Order: sequence, then structure tokens, then C-alpha cells
Amino acid sequence: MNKPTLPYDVEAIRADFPILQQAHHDDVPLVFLDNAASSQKPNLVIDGMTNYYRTSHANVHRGIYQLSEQATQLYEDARKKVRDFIHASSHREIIYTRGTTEGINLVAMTWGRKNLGVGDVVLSTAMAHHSNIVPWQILAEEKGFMLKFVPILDNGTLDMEAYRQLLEDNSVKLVTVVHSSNVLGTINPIKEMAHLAHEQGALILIDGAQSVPHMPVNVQDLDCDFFAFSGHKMLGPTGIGILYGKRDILDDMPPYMGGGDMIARVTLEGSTWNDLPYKFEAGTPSIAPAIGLGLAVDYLSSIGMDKIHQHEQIMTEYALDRLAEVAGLTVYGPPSTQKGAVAAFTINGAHAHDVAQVLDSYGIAVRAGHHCAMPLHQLLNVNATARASFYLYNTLEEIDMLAETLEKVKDKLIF
Ligand code: 7TS
Repeated sequence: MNKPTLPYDVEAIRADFPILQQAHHDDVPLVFLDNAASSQKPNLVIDGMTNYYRTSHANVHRGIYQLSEQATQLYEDARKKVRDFIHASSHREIIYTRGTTEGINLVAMTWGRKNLGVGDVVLSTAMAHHSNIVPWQILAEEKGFMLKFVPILDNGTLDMEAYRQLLEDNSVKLVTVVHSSNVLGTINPIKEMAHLAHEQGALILIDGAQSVPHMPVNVQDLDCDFFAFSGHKMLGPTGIGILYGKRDILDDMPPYMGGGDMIARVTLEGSTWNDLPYKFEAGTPSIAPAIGLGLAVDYLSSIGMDKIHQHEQIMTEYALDRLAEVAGLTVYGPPSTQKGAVAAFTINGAHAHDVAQVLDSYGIAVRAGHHCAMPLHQLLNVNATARASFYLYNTLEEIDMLAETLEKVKDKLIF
């Protein structure tokens, strides 16, 4: 198969990632294809965080002394980098969280607890990650609203006709939808979905865990009300994520957790809240991870999100072509034009876990299981899929290796 041309020099990028230089199982090169679970980190992020601890660490928003002011500056600068990266209108709309999961839970437990009740509907989707199902189930139990799901079509895209119909009864108060599925790869028409939700007076929350790392995102253009994502899937460290929210909506929400930094004034009789975004950031935050996330944003921006997206589209198309050559293999989800850099697949006669285990013995890391999307796997009628997911540092040769090794996997597993 002829190799397509990639938009940038991948080898130069790979040189920035120390983990990609090391041998796997001591002797084979690591082919890391589990980027949807978490990405690897470039030197800029690793060294930047180490350097922060070596030279600039102190608690933030507290000290009158130079070191604390320096740490605060770095921490707040990172917030502004994220603001610009997703095109929010103000740094006050950028709330630090632990990740996508915490962002969605924050909305459920503050906005949801205040605004949802009996007779209301929250609309999620059948392709949702558990983090966009379970918080709503927990809250529905408490508040008595209904949780409904937009179905998916056989081609792995959302059933937009059903979405329109579900919105028609005016009880939907919130639509909560994944931007790009971590299993099917489907990139959902968020802008259109937001427009339709708003026409019916509903708000829309976007789970951007699999979109922000991979494509340009403009929250104002999408016109979403909330947008949650994780730092660790976009070259940043674990323990940090972002919840974006429109300022007037965030202003109207009660706080999430109580404690230091989130208050304006505390008396024994009661308390008042700090301004945004601090109202939602109780306690000493993840300072170094926030700074690391800012550096990850610098790194991604220096390449350009449009180029990264282009690279991944080429990779995905190539991967789907190569995987189609493997007899007995089924890839789930839409064609590459509507898909993020994910290929979840099954092989007739082989369990996904065994496939992943044998691939690992050749140095190829993929994830197997339900990928925190059990309802979706029930719909697909499979217990588990193996999933290869790509990022800016993956090469076409690695995809060749995956396809060629899958033939060996079949020889080993299928009798
Ligand atoms: N939403 C989507 C679409 C995800 O893919 C994930 C993580 C999350 C939310 C939760 O993100 P977290 O950072 O808060 O954990 N997805 C995966 C995955 O596909 N494999 O491991 C984690």
C-alpha cells in the first residue's frame, strides 16, 4: 500500500518523548497505541514541572512573599493559555478540575442539583463514557428527573432525527454529549446539537476528553454551555483537567466543594463565595500539574492543532485500510472522514483481551475491554473490543506493524 504524506516530521516529534525511546519487554521498540486512555509526555512538560518544583514551588493565592507570587503567576498563566487554546472569552470561565470526570460531576452536583427535578429530562447518548452516565444516574435518584439517551445508527453516528424528536417535548433541561467517542471515534455535530438544544431552552455540556487533544476547539463557536476535558490525554500530567462554562451560568451556580480559597468571607453563621473561577476551586490546587498542562498547550500549539488533526485523519484512514486487509477483523464506528484517531475492533474467534496480550508481547500497547462504555458495547453486541488509538507521535510504520502483527496474533489464537 502506498504511504500517504504526513503534514510534519514525526521523527522530530518522537525525539521529544523520552518514553518512546525505550525498549519494551527489554528488547522490542514500544509501539504505543493507547492514547485514548492517556498520552505520553514530552520533555517540555516533564522538565517544566520538575523545574517548577526545583525553583518556584509555594502555595498559590496566599503568599505575600516572592516565591508564592511566582507560583501563582505560573499557575494563572497556565489558565490563560488554556483560555486561549479553547477560545474562551475569559479566564474566569476556566475552572481547574482533576479531569473530565470531575468536570461532569461538578456540573451535575452544582448546576444539576439546583436546576433539575421531577418532570425534567437530561439527555445523554448511547455512546457516552461512564463518566457521562453515572453522575446523572446518581443525581436522578436524588432529584427524580429522567435520564434519556440519544440512540445511535448502525454506522456509529448519532441518530439526529431521534435527537430532534427527544428535544421536542420541552422537558429536556440539559443535553450532555461526547464530542468524539472513545470507542467508535465518531465526531458528533456539536454545533448543530447545541443550536437545537438552545432552541428548546436546554443547556448543553460537551465531554471533550477525546476532542481537545486532537483537533482545534473553539467553545464560543460551538456555543456550548459547559465543556470538560482532561490534561493527561493531551500531553499533560494526570490530576488536572478543565471545566469551561459560560460565565453567567457559572455565576449562577452554587459551589462544588467548600474550603479554603473558594470563599469571600466566612463567619460562624455563614459564608459568601469568591469570584469565578475560584468559587469552584476549594483547597490547595494541583499547582504543578496545572503548569504542566500549560506547557502541554504550548507544545501542541507550537505544532498547530489543525496539523495534528490532519496527521491523525491520515493515520486513521491508513489504519482502517490496513485493518480491512486482516480477514475476520471488524472495526466499529463510522468511516475515517467522520472519525477521530480510534480503531476499536474484534477478531472472529479471538477474545479482545487475548489479542491485546499477544500484541503486547510484540511491544504493541493497545487497550482491551469495554473502555468505560459498557452500554455501547451491549448495543454493539460484544463483550469487549481491542482498541488502537493514535496521536501526534505515531507513525504509518507503527500501523503497518499493528496490521502485520495481528496476522501473527491470529495464528497464535485461532485454531
Ligand atoms: N470521556 C471520554 C470520552 C473519555 O474517553 C474518558 C476517558 C473520560 C471521559 C474520562 O476521563 P478522565 O480523565 O476523567 O478519566 N477515557 C478512557 C479510555 O477510553 N480509556 O481509558 C480512559
